[in-house]
Amino acid sequence: MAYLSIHDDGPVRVIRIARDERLNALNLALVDELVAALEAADAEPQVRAVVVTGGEKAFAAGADIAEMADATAVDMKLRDQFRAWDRILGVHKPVIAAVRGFALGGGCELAMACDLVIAGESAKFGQPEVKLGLMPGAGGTQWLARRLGKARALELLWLGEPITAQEAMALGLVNRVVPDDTCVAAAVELGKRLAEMPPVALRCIKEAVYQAMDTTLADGLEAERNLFYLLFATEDAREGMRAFMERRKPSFRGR
Ligand code: CO8
Repeated sequence: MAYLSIHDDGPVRVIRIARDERLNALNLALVDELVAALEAADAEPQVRAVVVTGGEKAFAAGADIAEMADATAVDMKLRDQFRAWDRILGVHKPVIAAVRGFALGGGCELAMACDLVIAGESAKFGQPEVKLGLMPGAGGTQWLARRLGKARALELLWLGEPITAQEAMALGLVNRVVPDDTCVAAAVELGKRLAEMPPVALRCIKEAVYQAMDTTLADGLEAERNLFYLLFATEDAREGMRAFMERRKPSFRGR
């Protein structure tokens, strides 16, 4: 792993992007490593949640501009970099971003592709691609339009100015703002709480919520209902309901 440092804190896998000298600019090799690390965490049963974080100054300052500066449209098309990127959304386990400093361009899109976001007070979120004569390519227009609505999305995308952690919180882009020095610990803590929950239920809930962003209400309700029925096939649902009746703490095994 050239660009990541990875460790486990109990059931939580912590993946830190560690290309600090370039403010964690996301080059192709780094994104490949990150996607592989996320998929590995998803496949290992003892891992129940994943935290993705960066450095103190930058979560990630965007795509690596040096890698794109001389590329033609055909180069970019052939690079097909979003094939790897799209696999981030295929991760089933909870993924929590712990963001300190700059989360710009692809870095902001990475945070938005995570399920939950804990922001340190220094976090700055933005899509500055317009200042390079570009626009977001890893989902920024779609996430922001869906989550903030047209007017606020366009202002952020057209002016390219970053917003603070508190502003991002007010817009619903982050779950909570904490002091920088507790940011990763807060994300791990949240991951540990999720680790106590029944994994199959978490997975089905994630699937239903993401489907809600992309479907009609009727189709979404139908999908939710089917996932709800499916959970009755799990041992964890038996255990959860029995533990309630027996007034004890449930122990979930992910089956
Ligand atoms: N790409 C390459 N290198 C970068 C990047 C970047 N995005 N950001 C910072 N660096 C490098 C700098 O070149 C500098 O290198 P060196 O020391 O060799 O000169 C080093 O990191 C430190 O950066 P600065 O000296 O600029 O630090 P400052 O504190 O002065 O400024 C900023 C910090 C404001 C964050 C500034 O670095 C900046 O504006 N960075 C670029 C931000 C940006 O425009 N991001 C959008 C990039 S385009 C994009 O993300 C498109 C997404 C498409 C999909 C991506 C999928 C991965």
